[in-house]
Amino acid sequence: MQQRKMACGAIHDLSGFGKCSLTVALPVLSACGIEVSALPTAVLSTHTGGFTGFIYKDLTAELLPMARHWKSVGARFGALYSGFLGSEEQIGMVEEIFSMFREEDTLVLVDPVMGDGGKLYQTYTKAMADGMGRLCRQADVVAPNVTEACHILGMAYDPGPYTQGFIREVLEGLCALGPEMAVLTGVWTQEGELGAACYDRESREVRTSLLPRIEGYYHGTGDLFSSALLGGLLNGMGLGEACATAVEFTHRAIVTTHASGEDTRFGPKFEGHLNWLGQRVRG
Ligand code: PXL
Repeated sequence: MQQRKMACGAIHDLSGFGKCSLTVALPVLSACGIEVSALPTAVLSTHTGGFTGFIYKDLTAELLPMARHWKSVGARFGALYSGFLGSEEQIGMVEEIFSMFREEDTLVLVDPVMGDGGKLYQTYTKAMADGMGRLCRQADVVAPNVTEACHILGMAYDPGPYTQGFIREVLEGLCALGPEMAVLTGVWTQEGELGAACYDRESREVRTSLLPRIEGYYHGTGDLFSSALLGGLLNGMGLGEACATAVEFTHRAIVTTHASGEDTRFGPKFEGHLNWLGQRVRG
């Protein structure tokens, strides 16, 4: 059933302006040869990072009916991928959607999107953030940033630089919750570098991919990274290779975004790098 293997159900918000979540996951996974179905958790005029006055339509009441409708029409997925959620109740609903569609070889990736730079995003409550930790237990792969990982593990936020000991402690802590594989983004061990580290329970190896840091804060890059990571894994890359590829793809998009001089809230300029990613992951 190759067809189902290369299909993904993506559960994220749809932010119309300011590329992130679904407006990133759809093109990135498509470029990797994955057919993506979108289950929007909320519809927003813009994302919430650095914008005020955004229109926010929560889709909690529609989430399970939409998933049940998918089931009734025969939708099946090789991957389920969740990100930004619209309300606390959605956490239990996403767990239910995972059980509705999970088959023996389905890969479940949870990106516990809830904050950055030591702070939760505007629409996230502490209860929602705690629920995200619960959702991570259902995943095969989790890909938090340091803020999210520290919250999930009940550790104090550390702004970095990070020691190998800290990176291993966080990754092992995440895998101890249940996932086979964990990836930590926003990792740096010395000034001037940035990337991600990954760990899997089988090899117990920590692999770190770092590239030169481009100054500035780039919204939507966590979603860009996780989508590329999933694209690599679904095309048969090992975790270390998928993580290194996602770091390089994200870095390329950041270089282009920085060079454009555009407001970084408008999202990463990744479109010109999709062919590179597609060729890299599809071999
Ligand atoms: O990129 C993470 C993200 C996703 N969705 C929404 C957001 C953010 C980060 O701010 O606001 C709506």
